[in-house]
Amino acid sequence: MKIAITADLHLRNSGEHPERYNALQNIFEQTTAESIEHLIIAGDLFDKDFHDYSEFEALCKKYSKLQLHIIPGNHDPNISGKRIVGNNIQIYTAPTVIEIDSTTLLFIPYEEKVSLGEKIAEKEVQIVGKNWILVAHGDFYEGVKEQNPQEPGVYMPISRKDLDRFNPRIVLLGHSHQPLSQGKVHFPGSPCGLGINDKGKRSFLVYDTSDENIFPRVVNTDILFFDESFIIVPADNELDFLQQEIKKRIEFWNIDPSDYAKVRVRVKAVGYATDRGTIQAALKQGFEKFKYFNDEGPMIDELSVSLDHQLAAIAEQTTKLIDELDWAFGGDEPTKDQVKIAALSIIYKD
Ligand SMILES: [Mn+2]
Repeated sequence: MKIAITADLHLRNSGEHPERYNALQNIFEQTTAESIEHLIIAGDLFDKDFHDYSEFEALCKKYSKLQLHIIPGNHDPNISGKRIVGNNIQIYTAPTVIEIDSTTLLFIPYEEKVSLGEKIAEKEVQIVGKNWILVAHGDFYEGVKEQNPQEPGVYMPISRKDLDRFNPRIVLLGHSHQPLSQGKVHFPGSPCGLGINDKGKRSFLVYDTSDENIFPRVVNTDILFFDESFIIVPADNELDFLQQEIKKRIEFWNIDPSDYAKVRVRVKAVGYATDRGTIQAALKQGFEKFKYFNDEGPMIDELSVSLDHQLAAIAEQTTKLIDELDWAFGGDEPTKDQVKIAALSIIYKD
């Protein structure tokens, strides 16, 4: 049997954000086409301070064979079966163990100021010794440090220790809008980008109870956000370099030209150039097939001009050395681009 998982839709009125309902509908369509009968929504189905559930109820009615298993997240902590009604809608407002086709699932709704471990412990007798699946909404300690830059702080965390103690087969978490799979812990991420931080193609997950595999499925979204930043170092070939880099970035998006109209891109040049105008023109031309996020256009306010050849030579060598450095950039360390920008600001004495 297959179970689909999504989270963090942050629904508001469809007039305001039709793309979020369309993403959910696309998940309903894909799961129905695959004869999947259960969809888990692991929190933040609705956005903060939003209480109009009628459009969601109407959509669920249209897919009556799909059973929805929903937990509240930190944005919608008060949703319940009293507020949201439908034959195929189940909202777990307290830690609940259920069996679907002999698979044991523990649903834990989001709660402030407690850890997931404390809540799992309350249900330990019902899951001990079982091959069970945890569904919750919060942070994973061993995950990427700042998974959700919009929501700093710690949200109902689960730690490696909790995983060792309670030993779930698989952990399905909402909260991080970025998809992440790390060992047995899986965040499906938002199935529709909510803003410029939710980049690229979005997906939901499908878990197969027969072989215990979990795989993403791409959601056909109305909008695709991308955020591209280019570090410029003054050089005779700065323009060539930028043009090639733009091509690479767009290729890396891995999207079909028929989806180009969905793109909302942020484009930024930082560092030092011999000619800011040329750089701006190259960015414009390189991304001419795409719409900009908030119509903002290419940004060059963090790009300065330097005509000093000696500094340019030092900058070129330094960035090359950083490129070749055998170092675990990212995660708990600064990214490669952050290191380059810091180096440039030392060279150019900002
Ligand atoms: Mn959340």
